[in-house]
Amino acid sequence: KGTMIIDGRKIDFDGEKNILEVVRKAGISLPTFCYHSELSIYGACRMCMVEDKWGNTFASCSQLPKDGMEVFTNTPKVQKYRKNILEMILANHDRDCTACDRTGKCQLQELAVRFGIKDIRFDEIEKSLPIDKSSLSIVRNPNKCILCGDCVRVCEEVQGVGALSFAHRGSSMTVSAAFDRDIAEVNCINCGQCRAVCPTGAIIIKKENHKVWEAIHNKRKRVIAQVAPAVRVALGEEFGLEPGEITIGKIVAALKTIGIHEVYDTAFAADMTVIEESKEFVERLTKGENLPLFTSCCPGWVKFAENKFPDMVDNISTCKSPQQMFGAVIKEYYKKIDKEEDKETILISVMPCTAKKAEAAREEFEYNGVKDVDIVITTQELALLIKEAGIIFEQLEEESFDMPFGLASGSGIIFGATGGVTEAVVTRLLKDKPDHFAKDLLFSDVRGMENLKEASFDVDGKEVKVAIVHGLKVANDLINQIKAGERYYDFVEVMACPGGCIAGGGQPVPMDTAMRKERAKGLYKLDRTSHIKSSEKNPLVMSLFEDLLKDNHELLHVHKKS
Ligand code: HC0
Ligand code: SF4
Repeated sequence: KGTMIIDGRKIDFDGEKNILEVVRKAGISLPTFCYHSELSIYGACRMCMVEDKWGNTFASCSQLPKDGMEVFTNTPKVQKYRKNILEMILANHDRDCTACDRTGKCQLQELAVRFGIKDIRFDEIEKSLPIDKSSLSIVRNPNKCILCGDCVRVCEEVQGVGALSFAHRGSSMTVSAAFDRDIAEVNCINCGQCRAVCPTGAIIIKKENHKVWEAIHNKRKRVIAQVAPAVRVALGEEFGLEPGEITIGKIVAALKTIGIHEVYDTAFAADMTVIEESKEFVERLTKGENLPLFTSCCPGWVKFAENKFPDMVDNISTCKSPQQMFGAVIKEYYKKIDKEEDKETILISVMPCTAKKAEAAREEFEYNGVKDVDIVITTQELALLIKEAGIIFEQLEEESFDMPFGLASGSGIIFGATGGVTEAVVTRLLKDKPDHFAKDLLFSDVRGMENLKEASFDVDGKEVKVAIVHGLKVANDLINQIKAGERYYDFVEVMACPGGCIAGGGQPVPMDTAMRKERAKGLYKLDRTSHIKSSEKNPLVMSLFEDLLKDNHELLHVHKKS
């Protein structure tokens, strides 16, 4: 706590972690490549340099604020220093900006414009390092890497995976997967968080836009899309709207305009998941078997568990994720009709998540040569499709989902935020359904952005203990404590990305905690205004269970091929 003098103005600080945050509080946007408030401080890019009254310069991200301290952010010395750094980075950087995925949203490009860099005094160092396209989710181009280390730190510190590290020394330094292998050959779980923090085009989403167009242009295909909960509170950011603004009506309209025949809601399938998973949970509770039950809807988490905790895999719910449940159901629904009409149903998922691409490709999600889900595009790719098609998003007239798979309860929609699955399952199990005010109170411990949340509920006179984690490093530590008998839970929800799907690796970037909160708020608003409060009150889901799924329950569960 204290007061600093920033460029001659007094600025109070209280709990700010470093001088950089105090400078930002003063309304000055000091540039950085390697500073993220959620990650450890690396201090490598030196762009946030400031000068003190004695002429000393230092990186403001790496120093604690001190009472009475005076710093200057725009002296000739630091201005020159920043320009120099930018020129050196640019000399080392592949400059095919027009063809780059990040053009217009690249932090390096933005700063080059901001600092008026027109000519670069250093010779361009030609690099032709191989581009790694091995992953189903991301593409790594080390020629565009500026060595800020953000991807290395997020993968290690937030996800506890450590798939990336610095390799070699001096001017040959690069970021690579262990032993310079392809990323698909190491323990990467496809979460895309490295892509979400990368300031340039060095890590991008593996795009499947062209497959969408191919499907639409083929007259024999019945092209169907499902839209995940979290997409509707983030896509708007690509079109100048605020995080959390709900754009589902426009999303449906855009997909229809592009040429997709039917557009449905993944939250419908989330209602199915709630019903199946609650049933499984009650069975396990009764038998006292395989507890805690871990959720299965996050494919990054499932892969992480398979890699790190193979002995806990039986604790993961056997329910397919909503994305896969939806695919299995829609393919079954159209099986006969497709035959009669000589058509093939193609299902496109629109997801906030890069790991959903890898999930859809898993062999257990293919039955008799028919995949549950054919193409997975992320929120970012949807924005691109809309732009490619020339659609003026702002002018779109809102449309509603198609029926019968377009109606979801509020419970299905909040799946997209951390704590949402738990809230939906517990709501399903409670005999007396709480109204919105009671729900806010009852579930206050499961909402919010803390990495680990705990709560207990009275279900039929039995106390049920739940934990919710997001960020796999925290999940890793929690599981170790559960295994050591230090903690006990009946139900554990795990989402790989901090904040849940709303902060998935396929969402618009950059994102910070405030944006995550706004996106989550958007989903809770949809829950509040939904006519159907609890998954089993969704009449269309229930009629599906009585009809198509009556003798076909296995469609909703994972059957591993070993
Ligand atoms: Fe999610 Fe999902 S909620 S994982 O976060 O469970 O991606 O939004 O679609 O499948 O519904 C992502 C989001 C989904 C699935 C749902 C779940
Ligand atoms: Fe690490 Fe996730 Fe990136 Fe893979 S996708 S390298 S697990 S951050």
